Amino acid sequence: MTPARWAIVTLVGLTIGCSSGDEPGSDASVEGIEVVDAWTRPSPATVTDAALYVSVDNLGGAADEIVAVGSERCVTVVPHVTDFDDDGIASMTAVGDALKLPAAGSIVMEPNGLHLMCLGIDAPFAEGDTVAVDLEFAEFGPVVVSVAVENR
Ligand SMILES: [Cu+2]
Repeated sequence: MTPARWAIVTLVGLTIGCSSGDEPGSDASVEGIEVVDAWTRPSPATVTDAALYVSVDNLGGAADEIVAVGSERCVTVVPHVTDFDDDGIASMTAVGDALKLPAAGSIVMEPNGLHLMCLGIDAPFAEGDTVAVDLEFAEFGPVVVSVAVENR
């Protein structure tokens, strides 16, 4: 939705990455959300759901949260966490709509952990594709993430 904003966010991320951190307060004036990784696996033809992994850093000094997620490729998208019982059996649980993003913190998504569950995909994800996923941050606003389909 706002590609121009993405360019700005990327530059902000680079600035922070190069800073030595010895300028007190300099980071507090910089605000932004940086997507550090966004990927999903190719989906078998018979599967209609897919786990998306979108990890973000909060470059700002104020907490934020993801309050809505969606994609045109999915009927619905639900934040899930994978847990294992005492026998090592995996199960997935919905974690509600709000994903907290602490000030200067991160949301990390990965296999066997937090992920976005794309339910009812319109067609199998093929390696090399990208899947556009909409994230709505309470403070930062809407962000469109290009999720890469990779055979990791
Ligand atoms: Cu799931």
